[in-house]
Amino acid sequence: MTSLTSRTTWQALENHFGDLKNVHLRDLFANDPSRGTRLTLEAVGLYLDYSKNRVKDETIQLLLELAKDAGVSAKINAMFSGEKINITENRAVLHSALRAPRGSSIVVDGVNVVPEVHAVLDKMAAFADQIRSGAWLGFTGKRIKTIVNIGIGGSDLGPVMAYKALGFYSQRNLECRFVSNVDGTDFVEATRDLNPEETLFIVCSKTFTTLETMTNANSARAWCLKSLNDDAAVARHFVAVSTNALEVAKFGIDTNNMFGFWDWVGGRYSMDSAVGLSLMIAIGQDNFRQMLEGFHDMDTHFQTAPLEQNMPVLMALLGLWYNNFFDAQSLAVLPYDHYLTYFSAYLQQLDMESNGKHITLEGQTVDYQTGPVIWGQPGTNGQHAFYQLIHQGTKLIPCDFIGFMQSLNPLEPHHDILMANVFAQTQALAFGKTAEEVARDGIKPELIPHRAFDGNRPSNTLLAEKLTPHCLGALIALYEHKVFVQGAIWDINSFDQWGVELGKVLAQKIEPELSSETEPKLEHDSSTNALITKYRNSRK
Ligand code: G6Q
Repeated sequence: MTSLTSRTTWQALENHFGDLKNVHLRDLFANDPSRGTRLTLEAVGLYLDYSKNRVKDETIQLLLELAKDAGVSAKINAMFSGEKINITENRAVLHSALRAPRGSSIVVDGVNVVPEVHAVLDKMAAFADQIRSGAWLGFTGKRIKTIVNIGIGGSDLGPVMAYKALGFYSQRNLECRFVSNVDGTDFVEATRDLNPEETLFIVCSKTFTTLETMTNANSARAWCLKSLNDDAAVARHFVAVSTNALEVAKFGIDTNNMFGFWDWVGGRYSMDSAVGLSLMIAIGQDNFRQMLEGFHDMDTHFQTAPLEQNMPVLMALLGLWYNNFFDAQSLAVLPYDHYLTYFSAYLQQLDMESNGKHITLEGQTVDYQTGPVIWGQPGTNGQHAFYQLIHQGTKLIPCDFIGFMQSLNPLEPHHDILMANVFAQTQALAFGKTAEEVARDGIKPELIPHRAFDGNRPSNTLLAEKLTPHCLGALIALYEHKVFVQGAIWDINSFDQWGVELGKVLAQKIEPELSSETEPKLEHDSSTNALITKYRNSRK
């Protein structure tokens, strides 16, 4: 296969970049009065304004040519039809099946997986109903008040993000907490004010072998049994979300209270599987199912819309334009909704674990940039922290702004102020403020360079009516598919995570070396030996 950078479609973009790199958004807007309405797209209740990007119509055409040349449409079909596109693990990639409507059919290894998906959803729903209604009682006959999800990475970030994002819809006499870090502080602080009789632990681990999760799960069992004093209590206070029934049973959890999923769901793509059990308990099955519909509607859009009107495709191409031609290193995701506090952190894993790769599907080292660094915080807090660098620093940082027409908590005049900030920020980034404009404000000449803004800093604006479960599902699926398209063009496997697997084994060699002062003899590099020795000495 011709390498990406030697394709004519790539080279056409390189040439075009030479023409476009010094063109200012001010001029693009001045020369095209309809730009702000023309370069927009609506899908699944999301309105994307991509006019404040450093692109001309020709840029979009050339990017679309690249996508076609890279076989994006065929790759989309391959994913949705259950081909084993995760080639390093020989697995299908079918998070889309998690939200496929009842009655549809997606076949993996000769089996239609949709009925299994719905069987698990129904089991989750029945369990969630029991917890929410108080029908499920703890070992001593008390109602469950707190649900503690123990998991890490994909088994934590999705549920924690979505629990916060859909907090408005949650049943307020139940609280979910999330323990992920192997640092004992996480567990101790999460449980310090809890009564074991009223606490349910969800041990959430695809493999049920992850060191952090199993360490926390064992501490949770000890914490529970210290008060309840009977092994039989485990079955009333622990349930599992996993693909590994054997390990779940060994832990003492009744496998009737295990909620399964499948190896064709990657951890970071699993929040709409049983991994979302804590969320379903919090918001109820109806809201959870509406979220799934949002995911599914975006799946359908992604699968069926022509590339030029396909929102995930367009966002992927715009991101690639900055990443590969402008050499931008990162993307800031800036949701202007307090409920989306963890959205950027969630996308960080989704994108960076998926596309943080440098080997192509054919096993070659890439000679181009792949996945960007994803970061961000909800507005307006970030404005008082890091936006300075985005406005006047030396780095080009494309931004995704996300806002909602209606607040879920309409407290006058907050929402207008919030949204005014979205519009003002994207405007200031794009158009800046020239020295002449600063001078007109009566600023002293020596201060003018400090107070002028170059502008020409690109952003997308995504608007939706209201942060509903359906909208959250659509938004997450939008980014899932955006990441897919970029990985498809970069010709990498977005669905393995060997870097994470490495982390899972590395510490296991060192941990036993910490418990003795002298044994075993240390055989690492001199820095690691010295650090371990210092730690050993402090334990004396
Ligand atoms: C996600 C990764 C990783 C994984 C965690 C937890 O795609 O694979 O973040 O989710 O390491 O793994 P377990 O669910 O197996 O505990």
